[in-house]
Amino acid sequence: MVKKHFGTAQLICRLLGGNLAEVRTQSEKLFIRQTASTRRVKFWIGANDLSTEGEFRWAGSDRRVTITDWHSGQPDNYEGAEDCVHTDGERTGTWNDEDCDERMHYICEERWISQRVLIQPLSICTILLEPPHGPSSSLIG
Ligand SMILES: [Ca+2]
Ligand SMILES: [Ca+2]
Repeated sequence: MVKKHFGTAQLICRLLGGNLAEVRTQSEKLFIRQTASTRRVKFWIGANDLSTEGEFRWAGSDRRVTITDWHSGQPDNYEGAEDCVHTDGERTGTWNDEDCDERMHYICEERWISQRVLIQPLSICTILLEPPHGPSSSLIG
């Protein structure tokens, strides 16, 4: 089963040498949105408010989430049980907070050389995708 809980997805990203995807720039935001919407799949990204309700942080860096791409009406912390963020490829790839125990595909990012990342965030960001069916594939953004 390739869909994972949020925590398991982050653990797998860590084992791959990265983290769940973190949006640092507008171009990264659009890249993530396009990646999600063109594949029509929901993906976990790193944003979550597990530590403090309503205060979203990135799983990898623990930085506050500043650039956001929320779907209209989100985040709504539905039934008080939504602390993890995914891109909704079944709509437009915008973000929704969801129950962390839902199983979804996920986007990892891998950054090898931080100085280059600052210049060209996406050029060496490896987006690891697990398609709905079949083996995992990777895409160099
Ligand atoms: Ca929440
Ligand atoms: Ca929600």
